[in-house]
Amino acid sequence: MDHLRPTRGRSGDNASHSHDAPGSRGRRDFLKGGLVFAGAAAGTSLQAHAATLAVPESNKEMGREMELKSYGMPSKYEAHVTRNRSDVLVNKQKWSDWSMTPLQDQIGIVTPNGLIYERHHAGVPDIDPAKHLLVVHGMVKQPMKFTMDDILRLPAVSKFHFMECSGNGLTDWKTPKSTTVQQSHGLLSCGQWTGVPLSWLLDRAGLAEGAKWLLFEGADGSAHARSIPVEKAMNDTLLVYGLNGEMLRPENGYPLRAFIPGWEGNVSVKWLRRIKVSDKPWHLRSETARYTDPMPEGKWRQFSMVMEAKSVITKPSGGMKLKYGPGPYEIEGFAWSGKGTITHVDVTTDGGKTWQPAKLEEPVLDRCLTRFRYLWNWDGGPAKIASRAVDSTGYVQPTVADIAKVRALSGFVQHHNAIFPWLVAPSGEVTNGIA
Ligand SMILES: Nc1nc2c(c(=O)[nH]1)N[C@H]1C(S)=C(S)[C@@H](COP(=O)(O)O)O[C@H]1N2
Ligand SMILES: [Mo]
Repeated sequence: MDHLRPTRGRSGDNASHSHDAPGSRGRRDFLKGGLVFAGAAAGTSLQAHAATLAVPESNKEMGREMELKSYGMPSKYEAHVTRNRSDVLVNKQKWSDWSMTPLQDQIGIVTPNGLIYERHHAGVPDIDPAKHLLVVHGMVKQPMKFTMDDILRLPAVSKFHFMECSGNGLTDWKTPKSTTVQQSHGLLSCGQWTGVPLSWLLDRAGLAEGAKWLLFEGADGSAHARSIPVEKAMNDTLLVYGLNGEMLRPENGYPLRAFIPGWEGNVSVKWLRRIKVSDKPWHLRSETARYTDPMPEGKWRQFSMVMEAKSVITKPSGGMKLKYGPGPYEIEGFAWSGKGTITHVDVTTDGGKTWQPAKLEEPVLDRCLTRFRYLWNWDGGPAKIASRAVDSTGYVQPTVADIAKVRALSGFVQHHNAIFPWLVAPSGEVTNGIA
């Protein structure tokens, strides 16, 4: 795993400078320093490899022909980049399971559509958009039905947001179970969602006096249903059909899903067929009853749907190796908050004794993955690295101990947004640093 970024901007001072944020001399110095400290990592002198100037075979022949029509796929050399079902908690039934985004391989803040994590309770239905109907009924002045054509005819909006399952991280509260960041944090994806603000449809149907909650129901085998308060529905809830420039993939809700920015993924009901307006919330059935938080007095907190600020280092992370020995490495990761923007990320390389500010990479968007970078000169000794995010409400990402003071941490506990450490061994190997 090459921990220095590819050669982009590294060929000359001017080139590398133009890729720097204003005032950031750090990266340039780092790359120069890299040549001194870790020659192999930052390129090798040409004399030693004169053979590399030989003309490669690919220069001598025609390449693969273009097809008349095609849908492009990643290079065969990237075939290891897949979303994977859990190797910690494996559900025996393949139709109620989850697959995780390979965050360690994600470049930039947008998750490609084929790598958006999946969570479904009864498999992926096959829905013909020409036959699909969305019904809005209950406490409305005029019950309405919408075909996909009706929905696609409305003006649209596009927003970049993350989506995270509240079960993300539930295997790794107290003991290290996950070996990679994909396993520990991969129920998380980010993209540009396109659709219609739900308020436009509700305005057309007209909310009746006393309307307080909205139930969403999916057209899948689980008839997955959740409800959200009317204020959230009117404020920023979207009915989306597009993701990252194309129609939703079947596994993510094709042709239509609810998308509730900043809230746990579970409320973003896929394959949406019905919205029922009511004066009371819908109470979860057993299969989804876990979307609650155990509290210290043996009580359970329901409707804790906002995903609080969180961050994680994705590089280096579990399963990787700092293979160039002591010297400079770039630490990078993601930070996000369901309450607003990320304003600050600190990184520790000494197990939390000291923290240094990381650089936030533009764009930094509301309730969206934000990439942070930090240049670290590894001394070759054992190290415990972690990140800590702060959001625009001033909320600081807690430790597991902080969370344990206000919640009970037993069984499959949801909403794990604590600081997550990785251990770096003198061999350079990186492992889960929980406990
Ligand atoms: N109809 C339906 N909607 C659903 C689910 C489901 O099983 N059925 N799973 C929910 C859960 S738990 C999550 S985390 C998100 C996952 O969305 P994704 O599969 O597009 O990542 O969808 C939610 N919406
Ligand atoms: Mo979920």
